[in-house]
Amino acid sequence: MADPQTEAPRKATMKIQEVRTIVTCPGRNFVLLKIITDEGVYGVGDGTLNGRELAVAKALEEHIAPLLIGRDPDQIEDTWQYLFRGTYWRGGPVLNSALAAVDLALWDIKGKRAGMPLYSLLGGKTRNGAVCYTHAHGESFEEVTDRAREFIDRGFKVVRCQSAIPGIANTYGTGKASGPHGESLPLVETWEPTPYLKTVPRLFEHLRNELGDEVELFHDVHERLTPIQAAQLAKALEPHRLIFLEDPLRPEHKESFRVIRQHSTTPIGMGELFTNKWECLPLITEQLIDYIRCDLAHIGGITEAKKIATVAECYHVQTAWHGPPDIAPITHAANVHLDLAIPNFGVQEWIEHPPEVAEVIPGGPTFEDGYLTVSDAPGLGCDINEDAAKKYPYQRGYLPTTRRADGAVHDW
Ligand code: EZ4
Ligand code: CO
Repeated sequence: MADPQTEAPRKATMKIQEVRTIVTCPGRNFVLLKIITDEGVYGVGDGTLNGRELAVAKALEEHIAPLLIGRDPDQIEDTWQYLFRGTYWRGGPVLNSALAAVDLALWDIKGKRAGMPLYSLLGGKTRNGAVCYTHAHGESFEEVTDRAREFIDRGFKVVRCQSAIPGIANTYGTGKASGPHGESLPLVETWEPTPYLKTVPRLFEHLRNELGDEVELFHDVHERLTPIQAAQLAKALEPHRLIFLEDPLRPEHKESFRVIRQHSTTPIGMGELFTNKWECLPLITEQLIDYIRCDLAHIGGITEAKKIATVAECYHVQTAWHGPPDIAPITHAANVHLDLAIPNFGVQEWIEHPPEVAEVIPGGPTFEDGYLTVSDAPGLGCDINEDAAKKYPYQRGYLPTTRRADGAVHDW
């Protein structure tokens, strides 16, 4: 334990000597962390927060790194509590992404010291691979179907499907999303619920007719509906047997999910905008969702995720950790280590990064026949090539924003 007065380690075993924040843009921005110990062992972490990357980087460099120097890297829980509660203010997405970067790097160090992959430290494998899904999107139903078919041919057993909405410019999930913009302002998307609620059930009717019954399909609402609209959609989608309907409502008002449950048996997934376990709690304990899908990079890492998974297990809720391309392969690896170890894993989101990402961050999960696995290397199995990272400097980028047809701001 740390000394109560000074926070210095009582018995110096191994100490954190250097904390290095690395911001790089191999196609998209990543905020990476390297925690280096006095014995030369180091761990790697990821705290990428899409569109607000430098806020996390500054928090790590200016506020968090000085607190870590000299600490014992072995005491992950103590360090987690010290950083989370030590701010007094708690953390939202910025601070909890920074905390995630630290947490992942410390688990990586622990694994390397133990000579064990993270899944072993978490209790060992309960499965051989993590079934995963990717995104099929397009302007037309045919285009979405063709993309989905390509993924099914590659072995995917689960596919997320998003199509453009007739009469609406720039719909979420149809491929025009984020990425570095240089100096330009965010892309503006449009949102109108009526055409959306008409189109999505038709899309899934089309997909089931074309793709058959075997593949698991689902759709990401991206928190844009009102409770009763979400209930209507969930009910209308019942004949098409979605594995779950993703993130139907804004994250702020958890009671809203009861409205969906009162009307539909379509399973519900929620969580990529949550930043801590308490936000997940009412949805899990009241059994208002079927899949909890937090982002390890935004909730403070593995330490928080394994607690959420354990509570979820008690209430028949499975995990579907967020796995978008905007988090680094280090977080994807952490997802899969946890997926392999916990009993209530459900499905894992995974988007293939372009090759320059693996050049900077080698060692992410590997895909085979619909399943993800990780290497047996100690720790997370990932590394950061700092020379390669320097070739890809940060470029400012924003997520799109959304407005209604009358010009009013809406959730993206
Ligand atoms: O839009 O991570 O389920 N996946 C998603 C993502 C999010 C991005 C935002 O940065 O909703 O694609
Ligand atoms: Co989503």
